[in-house]
Amino acid sequence: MTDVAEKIVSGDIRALSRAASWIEDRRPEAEILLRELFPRTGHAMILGITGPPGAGKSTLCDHIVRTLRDEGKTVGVIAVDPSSPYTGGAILGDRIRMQQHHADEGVFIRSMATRGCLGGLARATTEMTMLLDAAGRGVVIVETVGVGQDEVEIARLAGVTIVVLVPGMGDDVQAIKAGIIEIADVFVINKSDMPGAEKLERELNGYLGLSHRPDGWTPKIVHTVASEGKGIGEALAAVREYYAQSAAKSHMAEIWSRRLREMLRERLLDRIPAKEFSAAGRDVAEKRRDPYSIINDWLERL
Ligand SMILES: Nc1nc2c(ncn2[C@@H]2O[C@H](COP(=O)(O)OP(=O)(O)OP(=O)(O)O)[C@@H](O)[C@H]2O)c(=O)[nH]1
Ligand SMILES: [Mg+2]
Repeated sequence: MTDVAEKIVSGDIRALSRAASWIEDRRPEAEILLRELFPRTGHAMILGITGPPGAGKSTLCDHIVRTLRDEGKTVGVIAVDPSSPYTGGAILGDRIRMQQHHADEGVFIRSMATRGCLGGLARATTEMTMLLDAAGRGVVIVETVGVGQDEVEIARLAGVTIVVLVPGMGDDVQAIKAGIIEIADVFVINKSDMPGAEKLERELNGYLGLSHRPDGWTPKIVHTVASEGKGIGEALAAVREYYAQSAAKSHMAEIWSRRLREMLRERLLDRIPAKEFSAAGRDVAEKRRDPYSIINDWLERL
């Protein structure tokens, strides 16, 4: 192993930070390193936490981190903000909330915002989880803000996903985008100190009664008051119950088959310069060439 890889595997924080920056900056060193580290991955539990803005994801995450630290586990936290191309308030908030862990080397925190293209963010998030996994972090938490399709894509990268909902979000579960409901292995109804938590649970149960997952798992519903640290143990227990059974393994195969497709697509696209796409677009629009022959030419060249 190279020196950097060796250091990362042995838990060196500075080497880990440097490698994380390589991933964020899309440096070629990142790929070389991750290929080397790959055999060391596959041990961490990758836990996705997603849900609408302000649902209490970070507060919940913070308590889960504390519980895991009390158990003696090391943790990696990746806070992803696909909705904002800028370093927005959400990310700053996450940073501040997790500040209390800053002196603890057992908690490695990284915030990531989209840098232009979302595909790149999904890739960087995957790579970051691989890095933290290889570095021996027992649990890697990926917190994703929002409820859109983009967020769902990122949440799908996790081995087990918590969807955080809050009472009074809308009239019923239908108001929540279907995509986010479908990725939940565990539902956390946070802010259960507010009215409407029971109603939300009934609606969720109604929804779950109608839908059948291919893996046969029925998502658990857990009530929490994250701001008071209530229900954290139950949430973690539900996560572990899902993770312990075989469904999680086939889920990983599904994740990788999707990732491989995306990786291939990115690679192929990277090999055609953007200006060539523009020129070809003009050729087709102005009927100088048909699109099929352009694609065939590219495929032959690659
Ligand atoms: N009443 C109540 N408030 C809560 C609870 N959990 C979190 N909050 C508050 O809700 C607000 C948002 O919490 P966050 O943890 O930042 O929520 P988030 O989902 O991470 O927010 P974004 O990352 O911005 O999407 C904060 O003011 C919390 O103190 C809860 O169980 N009950
Ligand atoms: Mg947050």
